[in-house]
Amino acid sequence: MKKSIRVLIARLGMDAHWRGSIVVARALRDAGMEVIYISNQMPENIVQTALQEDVDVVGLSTLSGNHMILAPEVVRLLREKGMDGTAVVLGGAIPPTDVPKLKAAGIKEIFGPGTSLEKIIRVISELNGTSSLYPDLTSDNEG
Ligand code: B12
Repeated sequence: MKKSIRVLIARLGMDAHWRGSIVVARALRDAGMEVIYISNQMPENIVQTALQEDVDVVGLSTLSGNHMILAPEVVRLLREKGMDGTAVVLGGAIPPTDVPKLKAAGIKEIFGPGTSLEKIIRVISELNGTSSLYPDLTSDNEG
């Protein structure tokens, strides 16, 4: 049996928008993932915790416009620590023009406002090759 996915969820920098990160953290936990929620943190602390907790995925949340500086920094620091296998995903208010730049910087997936929780669970499961653990979530159920 495959081990459950370990996901670290953090709000980037001083972002005050907590609702999305909490909703997503609960949904991932309810889907069987191990979720570590650390609220507001800077990239250095996020990567330090990712290392200590040996997570598979780092989920970042921000709606306050700090994503172009802080999200790529998380990827850079993870790589510096040798955590190349740890996927970084980002959720929040991300202008579409920033999406290609963030993906080029190593962010695996970006989830904007209104993304269904089913889609978030499915994509994170697939990032880890464990989608078979969640057979009821394989359809694209965008709402
Ligand atoms: C509520 C709210 C606030 C509250 C936040 C309290 C709270 N409840 O969290 C308060 C009043 C504090 C606030 C403050 C500010 N806000 Co405000 N706020 C909102 C509002 C109305 C709703 C946000 C919300 O709760 N949505 C519900 C949740 C469930 O949705 P969500 O967060 O988007 O999450 C979804 C996805 O984004 C994604 N997701 C989010 N996080 C994560 C994490 C992971 C790991 C994954 C996988 C997915 C994911 O999945 C979720 C489910 O679909 C939005 C407008 C809007 N309709 O979005 C503006 C909005 C986000 N705020 C905005 C702004 C500008 C601000 C302020 C800068 C205003 C100011 N000048 O002070 C400050 C920010 C200060 C700071 N330091 O961060 C702008 C952002 C503009 C931008 N960046 O492009 C918005 C879009 C309003 C607007 N139209 O201008 N805000």
